[in-house]
Amino acid sequence: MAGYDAWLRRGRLPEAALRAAAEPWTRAVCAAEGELRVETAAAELTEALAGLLGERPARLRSAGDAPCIVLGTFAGCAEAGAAFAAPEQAAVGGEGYRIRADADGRRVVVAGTTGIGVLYGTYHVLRLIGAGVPLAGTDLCENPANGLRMINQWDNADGSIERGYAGRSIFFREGEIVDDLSRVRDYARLLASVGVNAISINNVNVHLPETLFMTERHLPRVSGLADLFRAYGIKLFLSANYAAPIEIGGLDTADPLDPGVRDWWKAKTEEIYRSVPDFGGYLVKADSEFRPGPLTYGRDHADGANMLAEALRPYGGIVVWRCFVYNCRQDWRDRKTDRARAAYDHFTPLDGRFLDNVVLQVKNGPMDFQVREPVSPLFGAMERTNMTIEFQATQEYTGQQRHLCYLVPQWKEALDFDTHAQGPGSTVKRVVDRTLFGGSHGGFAAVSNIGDDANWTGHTLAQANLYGFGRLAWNPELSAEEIAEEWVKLTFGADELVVRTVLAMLMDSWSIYESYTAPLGVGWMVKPNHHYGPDVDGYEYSMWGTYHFADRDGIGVDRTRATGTGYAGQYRDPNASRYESLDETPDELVLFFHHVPYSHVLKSGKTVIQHIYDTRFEGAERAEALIAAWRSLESRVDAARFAQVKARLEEQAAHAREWRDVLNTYFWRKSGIPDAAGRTIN
Ligand code: GCW
Repeated sequence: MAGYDAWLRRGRLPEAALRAAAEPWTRAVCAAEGELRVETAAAELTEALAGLLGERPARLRSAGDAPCIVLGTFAGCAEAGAAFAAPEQAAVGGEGYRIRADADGRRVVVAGTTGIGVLYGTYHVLRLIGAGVPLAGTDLCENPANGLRMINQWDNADGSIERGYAGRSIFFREGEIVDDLSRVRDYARLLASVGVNAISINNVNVHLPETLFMTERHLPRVSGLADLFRAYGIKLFLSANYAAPIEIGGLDTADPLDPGVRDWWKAKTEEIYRSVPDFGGYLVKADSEFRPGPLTYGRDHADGANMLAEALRPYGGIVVWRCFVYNCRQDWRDRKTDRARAAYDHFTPLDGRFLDNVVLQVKNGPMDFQVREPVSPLFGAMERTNMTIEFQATQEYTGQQRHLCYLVPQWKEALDFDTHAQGPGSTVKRVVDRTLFGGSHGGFAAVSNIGDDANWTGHTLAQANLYGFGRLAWNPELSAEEIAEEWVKLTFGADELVVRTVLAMLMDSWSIYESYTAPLGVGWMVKPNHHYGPDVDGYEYSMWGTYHFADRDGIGVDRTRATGTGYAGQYRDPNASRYESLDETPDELVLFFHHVPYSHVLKSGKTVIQHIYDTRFEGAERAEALIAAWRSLESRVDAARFAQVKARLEEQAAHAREWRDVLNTYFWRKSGIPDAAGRTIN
């Protein structure tokens, strides 16, 4: 199946040079201790080497003098213990590893404090081999920056996937967890190979069929899934329905302060742990988009989350509580209510009230995964609350995996944003890795972009987003470019032209997508419900709080304190005053923060209207140019993947023209201002 192996391709490395770089250590794999994850590591390495090098390595239980790769924990494997001095071992955390290869090609040792670390180290070795990096002399130590590196599936029990663009669920069919877990196992391999250590398997919108996953009818299979993921160091979570005590418990309330409700959750949680002893915990979307929650009972989010946290605490489980909370029944005539403000307004008053095993999951931006948004001000605003950042790998608003949009550069911008919460350098990545404020839990979550399409992600190049998410969660200091280059080499091989071309396509893709869709940070302009394709006023007169306010004179949302919704004031200075000021707001966010006339001159020197025209024309051309770039690789990429990507790029180019024309015509008709370059606008 074209693309199925993704970056774990197991076909024989075509390049003799790559094979040579791996010699001679790869003739044998030694793993002695029998620990679950070390065994996984040994099996992964053996299989991968057999495929890549065309020769199955021997499996040794004791290394002796043989050239080999030794896998083991410091305590459980004599060779691993002996290879590293005590301080070297002490530098390795629970999921970290060390890799040391001698210079003469006889021994590579991959060691960790735990089997999970050994597994991650093993995947690191495979990355090196796959990218043609010679192992000789390698000496490195890695620890993940973030504790929680989580994937959220939005899969429903019936097999559909909310906002899924790559087929049906690999987990569920017709209300049941699937029998054949081989596809799930391969997914676990992909996730573990980039360091993902947690997964919630069902959609955050939990309906009755998924609520039933926590009942005895489904728990045996949930337990089977957890067993599978455990072997790859991944903890299983369930998205919980806040109204479960009513829907499956027979109670007449879900009030978090009601003793009966509290007892119900304790008993339910105990039951789950009997089936899944290392159950991760609950992911909760409450009081959001018609989902039930504590507000119904006059309680707040802390009451709700803490009740679940108490039930999970005896077992070490956690509550991941989403902050995507806003009024989705807004009156579009009301210009004072601002959806962007909502998460901050709801949650900041609760700072310090959440139990230790609660972590708030905050979307990167204040709205909803648009191509361009500012960073959520919540990151800098709750010093006494655990927090993770939520990204959307599935491309709901970024082209639905029919358009190319490599999102790692966007994610990097969010992570590098300085909240100034404790002076300069208080970046978002330091909030979520918990080095800034302290706290017990933090990290990254991403909404998965996979389904049962043969290549997992629909668009083959969209695999880079899943890969990039894991790599970035492990180490947010990696650049978007480094990650992309790794991914291209592992996925397509080391051909220079392929690497350079695909790398450039990926690195340009976010900017290209932005340049023909909603301009200057204002967002939406998509067709309602499915969110694909241009419809400038699609959400303008709706209840969802997502407006651009374009009229004949101008466009944008005034979010200043002085004359607007006050949202800009949710940031700390200097961000608050920067966004308050039209002159200081960066061009790409001008319409997010300000309502301006079409004639307003941007820092770029162009007026807003001319920017809209120019970038839409250029955007469509740049989308077209992606096809030519890809075509240049025709003889260098296998036919199936070549054709698949080409078809998507062609659809993108046609669709980019549609975006260009709908937006340009809309703004020409609204404003009556002609294009300075005199191009045809209908
Ligand atoms: O953007 C919205 C999506 C919903 C999604 C929601 C959320 C799972 O359109 O489909 O629901 O975000 O993040 O909860």
